[in-house]
Amino acid sequence: MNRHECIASIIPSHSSHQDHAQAYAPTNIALIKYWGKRNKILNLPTNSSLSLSINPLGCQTTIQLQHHVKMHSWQHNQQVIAPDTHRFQRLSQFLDDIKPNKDIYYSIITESNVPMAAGIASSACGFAALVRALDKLHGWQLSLSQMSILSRMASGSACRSLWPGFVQWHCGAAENGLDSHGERLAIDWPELQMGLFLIDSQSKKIGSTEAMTITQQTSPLYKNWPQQAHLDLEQLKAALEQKDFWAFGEVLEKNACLMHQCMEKSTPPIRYTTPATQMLRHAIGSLRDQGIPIFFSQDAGPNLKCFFLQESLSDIKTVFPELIHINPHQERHFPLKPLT
Ligand code: 2P0
Repeated sequence: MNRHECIASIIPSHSSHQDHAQAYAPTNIALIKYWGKRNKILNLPTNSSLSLSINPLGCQTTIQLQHHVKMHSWQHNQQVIAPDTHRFQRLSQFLDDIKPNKDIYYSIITESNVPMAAGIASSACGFAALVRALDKLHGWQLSLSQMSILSRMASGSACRSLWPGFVQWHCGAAENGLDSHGERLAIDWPELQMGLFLIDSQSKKIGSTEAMTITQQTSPLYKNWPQQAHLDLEQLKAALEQKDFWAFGEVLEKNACLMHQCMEKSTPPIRYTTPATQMLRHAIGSLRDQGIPIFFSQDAGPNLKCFFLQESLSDIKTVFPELIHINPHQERHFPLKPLT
């Protein structure tokens, strides 16, 4: 099955058109990372991953049909995105892939409070909100799993942003990828909190899609990654079920470090970790040695996220006043509140 056949097998053949539609999706942070693809055309991963949705940070998308213009348009946080930019072309390509009729063009307006270049995927919530809005606009009435599959074809991590809470992206085994989508886990852990350390807000030198390819093709450590990620995911789920914070933190930190070790052994080496990241990793470890349960995770950038329980917040803020505290379970407010 090629990409078009796959999309056509999900979208109903008869689409209606609302005048406009609006949808929101939260961003998510991977606790067990997605790193590597087994099929680039359908965007299928080599390993399952598990994330926590960050409810108050996300993207609100409004979509309308264009009546007089024969191209898509996109405005993000009140700024027009130029058609010759990479991000516009990525969006436009996905809209062309998914639209029910070749003569349709869309006007897209997005509002997001996810800080750019903070190492929090803005594409994840962006594509998940877009698919939700398209579903409403055309009255497709797709299930969340079907929307997750469509979002995955735009950007892997987006398939986990259809739900709040803990979400597992099943890697799947089918060649057509119809079994590769997110699923919400029946676990609530309101005491679990997240923090963000903004070490460097420069945009990344190498994007994750390209970094994954290089790692997969050249890193000798990568051959063990899919199996280890699978074991890590099972351990993390067991820790979540028991609300065992130490076991949870140990495995999520270990998994992030292994992903970075795999990248660092690539040719050329891919290093997102800077000396400042390294110092902070040590500082978090020292705090833990003093008995304060705090663990970090790191994505495709130098900034660190950390996880801790609500009861440790004031101790942690005393040591790290620069930490941006985010309650992942908090209700979202419209208009979206910027991160402070
Ligand atoms: C994740 N990351 O699980 C991993 C961990 C970054 C580090 O998913 O190529 O933008 O669009 O499927 O989803 C970032 O990669 O990549 C990512 P594509 P995506 O969150």
